[in-house]
Formats: sequence, C-alpha cells, structure tokens
Amino acid sequence: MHPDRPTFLGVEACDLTTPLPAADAILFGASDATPYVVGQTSHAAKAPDFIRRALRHYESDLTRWDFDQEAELLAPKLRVLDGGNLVTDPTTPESNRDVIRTSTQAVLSAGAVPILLGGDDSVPIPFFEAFRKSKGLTILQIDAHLDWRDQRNGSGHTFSSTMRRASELPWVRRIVQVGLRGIGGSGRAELDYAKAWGAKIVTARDIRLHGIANVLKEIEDDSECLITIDCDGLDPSVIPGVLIPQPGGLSYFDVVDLMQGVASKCRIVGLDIVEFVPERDVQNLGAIAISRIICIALGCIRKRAA
Ligand SMILES: [Mn+2]
Repeated sequence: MHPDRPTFLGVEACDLTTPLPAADAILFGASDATPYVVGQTSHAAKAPDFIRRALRHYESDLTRWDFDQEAELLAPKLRVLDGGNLVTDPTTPESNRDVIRTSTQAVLSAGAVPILLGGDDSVPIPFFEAFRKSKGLTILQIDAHLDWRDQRNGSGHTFSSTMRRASELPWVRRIVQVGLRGIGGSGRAELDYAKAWGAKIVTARDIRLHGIANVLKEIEDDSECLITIDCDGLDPSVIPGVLIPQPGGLSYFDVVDLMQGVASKCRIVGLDIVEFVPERDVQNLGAIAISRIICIALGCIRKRAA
C-alpha cells in the first residue's frame, strides 16, 4: 500500500490486511472477480480509481453544504476510511473471490459498513457471501438486467449470475430488483425462476408510472439492507460509461430518493457499485454521479448511526 495514494474525498487511508481501526464506513475497490474469459481483465477494472478521484476538488473542505443531503458533504463525526484496491488478477478468479469475501468480512468485523467499488457485476457475489452473520439480508439491486443465469461460459460466478447466486445464500431473505428495462441478457425461464423464488421485480417503467414509494413498500421495516448498483441501472445520460447503454434508466434523484427512503425505514449494511467503464465516460459525468451516490450513502449511514 502506498502511503500517499489518493483516497475518496481525501479521507484517511487504511490497510485491509492489518487489524482495522473503528470506523463507520470503509470503502475499497476490486478491479476483477470472475471474468467471462479467464485472463481477460474486466471492462470495469479502472473504475475504482476514477470514482475515487472524481470529487477531489472538494477534498479541501468537507463541510461544504450538500443540498442533496441537506447536511455537510461529509458529517464531521463520521469516520470514513479508504482501504485502497484489493490485489486481484483476471487469471485467478477463485482467489479474487476469496480476497473480496475475506476483506468484506474484516470490514464487517470492525463494525463498519463496507462500500465496495467494482469491477464488473461478478464482484458482488463474494461480497454478498461475506454477510453470513446477517440475521436476514434484503438485497436491493439497481440494474437494467436480471442477472439470474445459472451458468455462463462454464462458470456460475460471472456477471450474468449475480442475483441467482445471491438467492442461494441462506441469509438472503429478500431480493428487490429495480430498473430492469430494454433487451435482457436472459430469457423468460430466468424471469419465471426469479419470480418463483420471490424476487420483487420493479421495472424502470414501473418506477416512471408509480414512483419510488412503490419500491419502498417492498422493503421491510428495521431490516438489514444491502444495496448493489450496476451502473447500467441508471440512465446513460447520468452514467454514460457502461458496457451496453440502454435508454429509459433511473435518474440520479430516483437513486437518491430510493437510498434515503430505504435508510429512513431500515439499516443500510453494505453498498457496492459496479460496471462503470471510465474509458466510455463523458466529461467525467458518470464518475461524479457515482461519487455523489456514495456521499448520499455515507449521509444515510451517519443518520442511522446518530
Ligand atoms: Mn448486472
């Protein structure tokens, strides 16, 4: 770990391989987990560092007023640390999953909320696995796609199988998927399977017609909620840098309202943001939007901790 490496909003750096100090939230990155083709680095590998640096101009004063939080940009008493990027390698998917799982567990053991920056949508699979001590996890996913394929290219751990693997974890009690639209990556069989499991599917059109309140009623009061965001769930005008842009996605304020609504009724216990492709971003728009969503999440964590 380099002592002078950039951190999110310039917060204190920490080393995830050593005992962790007390913190409210710890952010870290993982460029690769399980690639479609072993050895091929992820299209989203560079995302963590771009996201980290997007708000660097505000680092000098974290008490600036944030109108979206109706509070300071970063609450003075909130302890946020940045653990840097995990050492991952596209040729070793199993050890990538291992380091993501154990690092997340280390953050949880320190009593902090883990905020994980991918990488592609295979990164959340070991992230979900780390929550085995949860008394019953609700996973709220924002994504254009269903991600319920059992296998793809001979692996069950790629970005096509994220929610399928989540559904198999005994501690995952509820799955709410938001923002689905356009041409899916799977067929009717996967959709029927997800619905039969009990996953609540809220399409992007449902949001447009019935608003965010309709999603919030699917989240149980006082539950533990993990939010997993695939950047293609948002509209490409908000985050242009994704692999396959599809029109009609969630707005920035849809996500803000969703997150703040969730935080008002239950506890956000984890957040991951994946599938950002910085090479395809436009004027840093996507990196800034993602960073702002992380700020909103930190504000929600603060309110719950207070
Ligand atoms: Mn996805």
